[in-house]
Amino acid sequence: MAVLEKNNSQQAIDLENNYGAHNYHPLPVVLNKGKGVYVWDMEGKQYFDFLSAYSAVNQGHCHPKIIDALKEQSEILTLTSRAFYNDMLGKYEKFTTQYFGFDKILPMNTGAEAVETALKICRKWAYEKKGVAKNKAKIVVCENNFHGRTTTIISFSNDPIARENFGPFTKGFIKIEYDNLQALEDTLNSDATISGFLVEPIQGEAGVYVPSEGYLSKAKAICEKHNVLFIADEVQTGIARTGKLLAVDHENVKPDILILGKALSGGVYPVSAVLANNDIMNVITPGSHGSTFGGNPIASAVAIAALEVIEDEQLAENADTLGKLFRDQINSYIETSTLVKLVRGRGLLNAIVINDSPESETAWNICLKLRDNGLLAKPTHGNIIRFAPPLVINEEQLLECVAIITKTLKEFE
Ligand code: IF1
Repeated sequence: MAVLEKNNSQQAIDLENNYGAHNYHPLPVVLNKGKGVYVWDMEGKQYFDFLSAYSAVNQGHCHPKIIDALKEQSEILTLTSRAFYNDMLGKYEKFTTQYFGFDKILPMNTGAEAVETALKICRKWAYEKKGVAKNKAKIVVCENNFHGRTTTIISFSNDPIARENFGPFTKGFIKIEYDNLQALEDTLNSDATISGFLVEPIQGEAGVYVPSEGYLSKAKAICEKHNVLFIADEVQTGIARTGKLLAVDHENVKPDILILGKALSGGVYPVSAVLANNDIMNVITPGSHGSTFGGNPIASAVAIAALEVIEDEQLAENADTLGKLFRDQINSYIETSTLVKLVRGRGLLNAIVINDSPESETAWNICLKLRDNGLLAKPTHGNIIRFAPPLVINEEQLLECVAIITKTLKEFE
């Protein structure tokens, strides 16, 4: 095997282009180190990470406590499959069900797998508990949702690129407008086969759309009235990202089914989960669902450590305080800007809307300039740039980043 000469960024990009499927269009930067709020490229340049792997590294890159848990468990027992018991899974299940306040957890690996799991549980509950006729259960979802990329999940997406040439699609989903309670009420009123309402408490990929005050709690009440399960996808908004442990906590909403992923492991290992109480989760019986790696000993050890960090370092409180500071600072800039229309978000999940068409390259070019100025972010759709640093960021670092962002934006005014 030829020894690779010392790599540089362009060589790394070329390797990906030559040998990897082209399913992404990354910002041209090649990272080879991460620590806390910082990442470094192959040439040694340091950046603030303002994407956090789409809210997977809420605890900061390579958090020592989580890495230690990974290292320790990886030298003891990595994977047993669920054909046998192991000494870590029960501990993890007890810890997380008490941490989030549910009777049971079904451990999976990726967010999409957890969403699929939640859909299966909802359907099984519909037939075995609600009494819906076999294969007739429907689930309501929202326009402009993002829940992952499996064939069933893109079946209810309205992103043409995510759907193109992947049909035929899974049936049994009804799309309604996000943040529209009347649409939810009317839809549930119209069809007794509806058994679930799958919703992002904040629509992340759509552009960090924070729903109206009271939307989540009123939607939950409408679901209860119609015996429909309220399914919260907190893969991106959960684990302290929005200034509370869960985004639904802003309205004291208890979902019937809770979906977690990403920062459940602090970005160290693929860990996702579905939580529910016994009257719902107990429709799952041996053989009806599973996963080779779901709930493996490493995932269990890493996720316990990741959740302990959230609590020990009060990262939800930090996200709430610094998120408000971030929006205040950006709003001050917006007062004299013709380029940025608004900033929106909750906690440290925020986005700015650029005063240009979604088809324009402006947001992309701003992100290239932010990169040159030492901060990494990426547009969500067209003219919207998401800003989501690790929740371990401190006030001084946040203000330094605000300075970088406003300095960069002024170059485009
Ligand atoms: C990519 C988007 C964000 C999610 C919610 C489930 C999943 C995700 C609310 C699936 C995943 C990731 C996927 C990642 C980029 C990122 C993303 F741009 F794709 F839409 F965050 F907004 N529910 N979101 O946000 O979780 O299977 O990926 O573990 O596909 O590039 P996953």
